[in-house]
Amino acid sequence: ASVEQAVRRCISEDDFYLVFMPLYDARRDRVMGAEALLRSNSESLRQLSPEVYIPVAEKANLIQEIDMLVLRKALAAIKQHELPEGFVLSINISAQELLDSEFAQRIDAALRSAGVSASSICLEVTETFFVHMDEAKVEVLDQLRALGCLVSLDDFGTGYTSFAHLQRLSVDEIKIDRSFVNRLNDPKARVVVESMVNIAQALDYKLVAEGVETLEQLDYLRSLGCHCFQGFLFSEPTTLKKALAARKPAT
Ligand code: G
Ligand code: G
Ligand code: MN
Ligand code: NA
Repeated sequence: ASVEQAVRRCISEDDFYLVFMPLYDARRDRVMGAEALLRSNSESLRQLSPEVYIPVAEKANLIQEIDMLVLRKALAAIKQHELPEGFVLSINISAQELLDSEFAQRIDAALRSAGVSASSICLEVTETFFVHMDEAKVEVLDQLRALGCLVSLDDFGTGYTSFAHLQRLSVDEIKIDRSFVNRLNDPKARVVVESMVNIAQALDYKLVAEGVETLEQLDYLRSLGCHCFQGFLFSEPTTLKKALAARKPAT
């Protein structure tokens, strides 16, 4: 069967589920958030990354359904767990959604129906979204933030965010892409990451480093002034319960 058919079946048979990666706050030495990632139980999608089937879903006009089921499952997970005060759950949304002027209303309706506060969720938008930056997209981001949701710019540094965009962007958080973090042995990569940290600080964005796999990477990023981390050093994608219990490994 085609990937598109498999996605359709997975939606109708409720075969999608979420796994979670903890976000570790080094200053408090505790998990203060998590990122939800989509997975499938179905025979045909189980082996595939969302990186493969999300673009197929976008082309087939199925992405709205997927994003909404992800949101519903994420909100249910928030209700089912005892979360620390200030805990935020991050959800990936397709860049395509931000072309829809009713997107924020749908998020608002889902939050109300679940009885979850908007400040409990963060919506991650990937940088490719800004290939063509236009007012309509900025407007949707502003609406989401007006609801009280946080907005994060994912995969930062890999794509299209120019300095011009950065200064007028409506986001709360920037996530340094893991391709930079795993090249920190390279002095040039270090300079680039250092300047990302400086820009984030100067523009007052919260900064998360992704793909942290070693204590060396963690310590170096901390020395630059980055305090929030995600990566296999803490946990692979797992249940929210296990993600909440993740700790920094001992040296
Ligand atoms: O862990 P992983 O292989 O799940 O993620 C691969 C890519 O798929 C990442 O770029 C991630 O942002 C994206 N992705 C993961 N889960 C979701 C989701 O629920 N919705 C969307 N739109 N993208 C997702
Ligand atoms: O693009 P986005 O940041 O949403 O992608 C999330 C993807 O990154 C998931 O596929 C997740 O499994 C992967 N990921 C997260 N942390 C690490 C890490 O430390 N190492 C590697 N190799 N992949 C990671
Ligand atoms: Mn992400
Ligand atoms: Na990323």
